[in-house]
Amino acid sequence: MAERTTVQASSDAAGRLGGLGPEALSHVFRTMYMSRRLDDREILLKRQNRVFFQISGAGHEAIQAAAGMALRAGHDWIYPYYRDRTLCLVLGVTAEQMLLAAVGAAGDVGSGGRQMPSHWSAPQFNIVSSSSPTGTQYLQAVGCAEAGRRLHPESDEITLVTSGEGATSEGEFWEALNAACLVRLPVVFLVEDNGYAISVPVEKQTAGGNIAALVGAFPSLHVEEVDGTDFTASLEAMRRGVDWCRARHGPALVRAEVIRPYSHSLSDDERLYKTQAERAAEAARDPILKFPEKLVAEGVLDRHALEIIVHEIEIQIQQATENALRAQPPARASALLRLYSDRVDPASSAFSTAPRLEGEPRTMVDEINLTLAEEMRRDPRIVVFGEDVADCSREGGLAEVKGKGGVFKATAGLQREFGSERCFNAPLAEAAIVGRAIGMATRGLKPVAEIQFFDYIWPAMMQIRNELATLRWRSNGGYSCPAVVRVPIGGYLTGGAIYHSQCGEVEFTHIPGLRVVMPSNALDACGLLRTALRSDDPVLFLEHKRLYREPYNRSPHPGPEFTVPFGQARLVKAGANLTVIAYGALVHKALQAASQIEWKNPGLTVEVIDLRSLAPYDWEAIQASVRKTSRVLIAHEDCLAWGYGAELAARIAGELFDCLDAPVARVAALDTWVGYNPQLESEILPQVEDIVREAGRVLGY
Ligand SMILES: Cc1ncc(C[n+]2csc(CCOP(=O)(O)OP(=O)(O)O)c2C)c(N)n1
Ligand SMILES: [Mg+2]
Repeated sequence: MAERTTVQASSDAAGRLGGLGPEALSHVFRTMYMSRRLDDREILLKRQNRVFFQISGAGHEAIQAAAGMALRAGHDWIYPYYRDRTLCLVLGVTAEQMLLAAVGAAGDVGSGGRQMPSHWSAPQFNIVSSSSPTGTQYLQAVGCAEAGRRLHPESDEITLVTSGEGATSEGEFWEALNAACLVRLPVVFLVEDNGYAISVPVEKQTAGGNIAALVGAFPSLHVEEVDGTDFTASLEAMRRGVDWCRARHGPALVRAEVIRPYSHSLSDDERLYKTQAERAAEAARDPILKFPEKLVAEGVLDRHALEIIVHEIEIQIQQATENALRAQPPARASALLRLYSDRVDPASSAFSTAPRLEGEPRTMVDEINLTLAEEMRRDPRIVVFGEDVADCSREGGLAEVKGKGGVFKATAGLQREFGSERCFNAPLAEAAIVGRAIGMATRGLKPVAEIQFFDYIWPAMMQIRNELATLRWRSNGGYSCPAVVRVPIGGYLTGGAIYHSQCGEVEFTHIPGLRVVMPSNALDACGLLRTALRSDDPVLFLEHKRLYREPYNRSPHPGPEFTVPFGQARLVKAGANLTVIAYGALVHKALQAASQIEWKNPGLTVEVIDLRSLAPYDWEAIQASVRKTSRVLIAHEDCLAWGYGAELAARIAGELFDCLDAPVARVAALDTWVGYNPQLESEILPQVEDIVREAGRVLGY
């Protein structure tokens, strides 16, 4: 064993080796060597077609071992990069677990065979499931650190987030640095700079070629630069960064220069763009060769001890490989499991409650505001943030001014009642708003993020689609992030034009793992929002701006326990001859159209259904109505082509063909943008007359 063959190092040597004793140092060597040999084994298995993807941590071992040694496993939080094999080994992930991921086994603890290998996830060590988009992890790490501060204010935990130098070109990196420095969060940003992002060299990636040089002006940020192939120098740099964060001075950034001797991945061949001389220079800095030489030179281990370690590792890897190759694949028919919470079903009857109406009728936006306040009183985990959502960020002014509370006033008074820790303004950066919410929700807070206008949700799309909606599924239930994202949406504003009128709910209903709801009235807004806040899934809560203050959709408050289940439509009006399926602003228009049709056609009655929940949606209600009326029209505000109605129409045609007396009809916006001129706007967006006309066609068929 290594312990028996260790040569006692002098205390001078210990000083030169980061103060670590021989046991710790040989453990470091073991881990670094294990990491490299696991890469080698996976490469072999890939060539044999027994694993399906390989990306290595080769060349990054020393800085990662140092990072792992500077952290406390299970206490600190880690948002790793795909190269972080050594880091994960130091923290406690085993060789066999890594190989189970490589073969895509059911027993892969990180993702159950769902993610590519090297997409680390280990809840027992607070290693949060990593995805493939470069840069998204930075914002989530910030949210995680924020949550840590709120949930465990006495703790000295830190959050480590890592990436390559290429990923620092993503806006999300800069948004994260800004957010972390703004509130001095204990986040260590580790940039493992191997000089290349696939084939793009750093001087074509980063202005000046050195990310550390660029971030110097961020206040409270401690910056370190180190040779990441030198373990002891790396350990010292990491310790200084970590200590800075533990002492709560602010975040730290460590840029570690490393090498990448194995090409980007097994799908890449670096000889296509790296010269022989360059490759030779990198090879001369290989940490797997340098570190043991240093241990021998310092008298920590002798060559025989090294040989024994190497031999033991080969045996361990062989054993782990044999186990992994025998492992079972994911069970058939398991693909839909752990997409949503199996703890709370927001579509269940538990959320079906009777309203206890009280007081004067209130507008939809008032109900949203009141529901948020009631739930914040009930659940201290709820935090509300976004652009302009606070009353007055400069707290000193609160006594004097009325307060902003959101551009639509949906969050008015929340900062005043609950304080600036629970309702606050975020920087103007939508990806950051959602990314931070994801990190917070992962840690157990209930963030309610507001995107100011649906038209500006797109910078957050990567976070919503690739992160918010995927975390539970991709980690096979290891992690979840049940955040609520509230978004004012829609047109009919007279002057809203292209960038204040957009719909586009279908872009989100198409995303597995995400719940999407869109109330049309005050009562449903209250009930659905409360369900969203008590749900265990991520929810996109769409609030139609035009409906915020309409007189016709008001309701007295239904009480602090009123909830409406997701996936349950509301029968707005019963009828026998035509079903109109609508949601949002089209519900009222459908009702108006129904009265006109009935007035013109005595004897005919029209049924109007408000879906109110778009994903999931109420197929039972649609089915029952269409079976009764045999004619159906779907009305939505968003464009016609590829719209929400297309899916419903296809399903109705596919499953209810035998009971249809006419083709399925759709009414929607023209396939263009909403124009500023009011006449242009009304020509583009669907109107009552359009529903009446289409309904006439369906009824006359
Ligand atoms: C958002 C995004 N764009 C592109 C890619 C494809 N891609 C994967 S890794 C990579 C290069 C990353 O370089 P760097 O951050 O330096 O990390 P390294 O691989 O060198 O460790 C690219 C372009 C991706 N995964 N995500
Ligand atoms: Mg790189």
